[in-house]
Amino acid sequence: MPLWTDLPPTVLLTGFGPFPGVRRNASASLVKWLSFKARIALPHCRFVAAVLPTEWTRAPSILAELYERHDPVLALHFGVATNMRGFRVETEARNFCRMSPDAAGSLPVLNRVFEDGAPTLPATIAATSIVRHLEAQGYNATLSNDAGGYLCNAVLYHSLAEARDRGGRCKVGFIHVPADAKLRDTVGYAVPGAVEILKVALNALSPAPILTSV
Ligand code: PCA
Repeated sequence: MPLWTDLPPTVLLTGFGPFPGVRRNASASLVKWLSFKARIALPHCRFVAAVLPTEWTRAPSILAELYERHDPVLALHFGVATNMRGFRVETEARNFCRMSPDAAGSLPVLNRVFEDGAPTLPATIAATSIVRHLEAQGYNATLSNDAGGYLCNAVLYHSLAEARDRGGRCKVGFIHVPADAKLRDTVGYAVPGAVEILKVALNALSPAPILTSV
C-alpha cells in the first residue's frame, strides 16, 4: 500500500462560469485546457480543475469542498477582467464585497468577505517571480494589488483563509486574464503562459514537489 508521501501532490485550478455582462467566461475554458496540458508538462503532480459558479454563496462553499476532497499543495484561481492584456497576477485579497448581483441575481450578504476578517490577506504564491518569468518568456504580465470587489477577490480571500486554517501548506494565487479573449487566445497564449506560471509556483514550494527547468 503506498504511503501518503507517495501520492502525487495535488494542484487545484479554478475558473469561473458566466456572470452578468460575461456570457462566456474565458477562465472556464482556460482551466480545462490547462489541466490537460499541465498533466503532460508536469507529470509529477495531480491537477484538479473546477469551474466555480460566479455566485456569492455557492462559490466559497464549493471551494471549501474542493479543499476537503483534494487537500491541494497549490490552489491557482483564474478569472476574467476587462481592459487588460496578458496576465494580471494578484498580490492580495481585500475583505470587501461590492454590492453587485452575481450570476443568480443575488447580492452579497455583507459588504465584507468575513465579518471579522483581516482587511487584506497576501497571496502566497511567488507573484513577483511569476511576473518576471512570464516577461522573460515574452508574455505580457503585471502585478496587481487590487483583485476588485467582486467574486474574484472574494474567492481569493476565501481560499487564502481556507489554506491558512488548514495549516498553511497550500499556497494560493489568483490570475486575471482578459475577458474578451477568444478561444484561440486562450489555447494559444493563456494556456501555455499558465503552464509557465505553474512551473514557477510549484518550484517555489518547499519542498518543491518536482524539479523543472524554468
Ligand atoms: N471575473 C469576476 C468574477 C468572475 C470572473 O471571471 C471578477 O473579476 O471578480
